[in-house]
Amino acid sequence: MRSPIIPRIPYSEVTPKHLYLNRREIMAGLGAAALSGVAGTSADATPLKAAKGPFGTNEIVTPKKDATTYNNFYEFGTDKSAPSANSGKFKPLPWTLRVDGLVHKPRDFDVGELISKTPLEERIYRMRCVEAWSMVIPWIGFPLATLLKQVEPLGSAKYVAFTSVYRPDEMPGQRGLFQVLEWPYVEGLRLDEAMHPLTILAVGLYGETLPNANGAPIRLVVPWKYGFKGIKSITRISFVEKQPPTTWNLMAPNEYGFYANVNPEVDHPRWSQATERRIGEDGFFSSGRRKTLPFNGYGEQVASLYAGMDLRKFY
Ligand SMILES: Nc1nc2c(c(=O)[nH]1)N[C@H]1C(S)=C(S)[C@@H](COP(=O)(O)O)O[C@H]1N2
Ligand SMILES: [Mo]
Repeated sequence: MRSPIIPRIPYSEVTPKHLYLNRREIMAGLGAAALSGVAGTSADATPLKAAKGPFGTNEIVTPKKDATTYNNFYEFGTDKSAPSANSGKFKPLPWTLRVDGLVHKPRDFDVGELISKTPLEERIYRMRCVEAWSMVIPWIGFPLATLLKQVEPLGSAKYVAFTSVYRPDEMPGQRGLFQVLEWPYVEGLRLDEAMHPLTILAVGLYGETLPNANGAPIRLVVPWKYGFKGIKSITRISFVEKQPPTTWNLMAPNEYGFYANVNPEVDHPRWSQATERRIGEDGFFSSGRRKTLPFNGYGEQVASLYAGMDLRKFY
């Protein structure tokens, strides 16, 4: 249990960002290996340069140790500690990301190259899991729209379908007799959701490349939706005409919808969604519980996408 007495300061206030990154670079120069050994940090974590992005929050950033060791990534096992414990063999680079479907210019992107050539932003977002826990994570990435525009979508494209990696040799949760989910993990967004400026592809967090447990080398982050929409370790993004299948919806259609917008007024069939447990603030003296906000607090930016839809019917 974490001590409730140690005061927590926002990650962004620990050290000004440019100093933090400079220091990282200097240390990387001295030998990146010396930095490893921090729990949850993959051995080859590389510092990333990122400009401060929009849509920030003043909320206290979740300790890195929690964000990188309390994970959902069922390909590595169903326990929260399984992804960080079991992902050591996973090789996130080199990595090809195919972007295709209803587009003028289908293309294979080299993700290592994307990471080094795309201007990166730090986006500090709340993340709300459908299981009613939440974190505040300093992602590093770029708007999904930046990538999607490069392939020139056709007018007939209405949705975007995402596919995760399938590598049973490296992912113990993908082999064996008892499989909770069907593989590969798939997700989807409506085209306007995919093009929204809040929607990013993350390639890092806390100033470094993504640990395997968090979806290396590239994963989706859609902060107004439940966490399961944030598909990890993406190999393919396809433009399609019809609403694509999504993994948790296939698994339990009455419990997990396609839209999955965070909504405190619509309970999960088995638990309330009115409140959430903020990881890192929960402990001996406090439950860490706080009220869940509509659209996870991003309603000002995204509510208009759903004008005319009865959101009580769209879990
Ligand atoms: N491929 C894949 N992506 C996934 C999952 C998964 O099991 N497999 N879990 C989802 C769920 S339920 C959540 S809450 C987030 C967790 O992201 P984090 O571990 O980086 O916090 O990843 C999502 N993306
Ligand atoms: Mo989740």
